[in-house]
Amino acid sequence: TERPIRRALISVSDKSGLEPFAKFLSSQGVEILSTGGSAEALRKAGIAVIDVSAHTGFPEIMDGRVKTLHPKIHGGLLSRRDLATHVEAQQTHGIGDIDLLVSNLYPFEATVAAGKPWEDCIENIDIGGPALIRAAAKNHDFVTIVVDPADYAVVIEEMTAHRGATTLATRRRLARQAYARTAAYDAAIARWMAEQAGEKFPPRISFAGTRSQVLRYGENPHQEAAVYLTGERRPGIALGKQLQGKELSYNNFNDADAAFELVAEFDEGAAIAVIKHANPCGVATGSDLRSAYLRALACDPVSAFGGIIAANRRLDGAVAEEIAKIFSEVIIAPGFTPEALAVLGAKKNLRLVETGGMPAPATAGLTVRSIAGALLVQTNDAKKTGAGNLKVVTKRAPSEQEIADLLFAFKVAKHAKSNAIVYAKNGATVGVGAGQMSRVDSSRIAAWKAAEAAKTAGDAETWAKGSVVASDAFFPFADGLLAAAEAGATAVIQPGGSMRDDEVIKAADEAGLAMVFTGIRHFRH
Ligand code: 93A
Repeated sequence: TERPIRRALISVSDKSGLEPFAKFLSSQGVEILSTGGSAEALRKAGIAVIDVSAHTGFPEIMDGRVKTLHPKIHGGLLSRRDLATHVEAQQTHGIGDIDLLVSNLYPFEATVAAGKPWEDCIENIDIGGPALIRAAAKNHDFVTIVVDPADYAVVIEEMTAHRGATTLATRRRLARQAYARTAAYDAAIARWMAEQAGEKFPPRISFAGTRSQVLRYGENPHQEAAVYLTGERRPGIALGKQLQGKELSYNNFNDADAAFELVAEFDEGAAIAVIKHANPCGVATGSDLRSAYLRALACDPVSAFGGIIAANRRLDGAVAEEIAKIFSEVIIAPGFTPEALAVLGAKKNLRLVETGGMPAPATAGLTVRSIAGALLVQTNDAKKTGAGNLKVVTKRAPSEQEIADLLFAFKVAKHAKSNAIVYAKNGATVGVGAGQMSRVDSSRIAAWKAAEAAKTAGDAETWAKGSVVASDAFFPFADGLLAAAEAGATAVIQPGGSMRDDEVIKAADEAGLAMVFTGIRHFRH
C-alpha cells in the first residue's frame, strides 16, 4: 500500500508554506511540474521546476483559464498503475505518472467576502483546480493529494518514514479532505449566485460549512459535537477570538450567541446581558457597562451564577472588577481594555471571547435549525420596533419614560424563549418569565422573580411595582395582563391581534394601565 512519489504537480493560489515543502520534495529527487504563478514562485526560491506547458506541449491559454486541463495531466493523475490497459494508454500517448498533487483553489470565498464586483468573483471560480483535485483524490490508491498547507508536514513525515512513499491510510484521509474542500467550494459558489439573484430559498441549498472546531462533547457528555462555519461574516461567538480560559463547550456557543445577539439590539449606550440556558436572567442598559452590569445582575443574582455575560462595547476595568466577584462561564464583548484583561486574567478558567465588532441586528440572513430528516430555514427575526410603530389602545397613553422601558422590555422579550414575559424599569429588567407552555405561567414567574429580586436587594416593595411589562405575543386572555397589573406594572407592550383584544384592552383600562400594540410578534421556540 506504500506508493513512492517521483513526480509532483504543484498548482496553488495560497503559496504559504510552499517553499520549504517544495525544497523537501526536490531533496527527495521528486520532479516538480508547476503552473504559471506557482512555477515562478518556486524558481524564485531556487527550486527546479518544469512548466506544465512544457510537459504537455500545450500553452496556458485564455488568461490561464485553460492551463492544466490536458490529457497528459489528467491521464497522469487518473491512470491505475496496476491495469495493463491504463499503462498501455500511457505508453501510446506518452503520459507520465503524477504521484503527488499539491493544489489549492482560486480564492473565491475571500473574493466574495472582500465585496469584489461580479466579474472578479466569476474569474475566481476555479475549474482546473477542482478537476485536478477530484482526479487525484479518486485515484488515491496511487496518488497523494494535498489541498491544505497544514498537511505538508504530514507528507514530509510519511515520506521520511517510508523511504519517499506515502501510506494508503494517509492517502485515503487526504482524499476525504480533498472532496470535502471541492464540495464546500462549489457550495459557496452556488450560495453566492443564489444570493446575487436575490433567491432566498433555492430548490437545493448546501450549508456545507468548514469545520472550525471539534468540541469535547455536545449538549450532553454522551453526545459528540463540532462547530461548522457557514461563511456568514457576522461578528459573534463563531468568528470571535478566544483570549483565555477553558475550551468553549457546545452550550457555551449556544448561550454566548444568545447573549451577544441580545446586546446587539442596543445601539445607544452601554448594555449587558446575563444569559443562562439561552434565556436572559438579567439585561440592562446604562451610561457605562459597570452600572449596566450591576443592574442586570440584580434582576436575578441567583440564576446569574455560572452565566454567560455579553457586553455591547469594549469591556473596561471597572465592570471587570464587578464581574470577577462571581463565577461566570463566558464573557463575550467586541473588545477588552488592558485593565479588564489584567483583572480577568487572574481567573484562568474564565473564557473571554473578543468579537472585534457588533453585528447589525436588522441584517437580512437566514437561520437554520434541524428537525428529524430536514432543516427548517427561515429569514432572521430582523424586525425592529421603534416608538413610531406603537399603537396606543388604552385610555391612558404611556409616559415618555414608560415608552422607553416598553421598547427596552420588548427587545428583551424578543430574545427570550416563548412564552416570554419581561418586566422592566429604568432600562433594566426586573423580572423575566420565559419558556413556559402558558403565558399566564410566564407572567406569574416574572412577577415572582421581581418580588425575589427586591427581597435579595433588601427592598420592602416588589420591583414589579411601577415597572412596565412586555409580552412576546398577544395575551389570549385578560388573566396574564391582570397578573401583571396585580404585580404593580403600569404599562404593557404586546403585539395585539387576539380574538379577545377588546376584553384585554377593557381589563387594562379598568386597571388603569397604559397599553401599546406593536403589530409584530417575536416567538422564539
Ligand atoms: O483557470 S483554471 O480553472 N484553469 C486551469 O486549467 C487550472 N489549473 C490550475 N485554474 C486552474 N488552476 C488553478 O490555478 C489552481 O487550482 C491554483 O489555484 C491556481 C494556480 O495558478 P498559478 O500557479 O498560475 O498561480
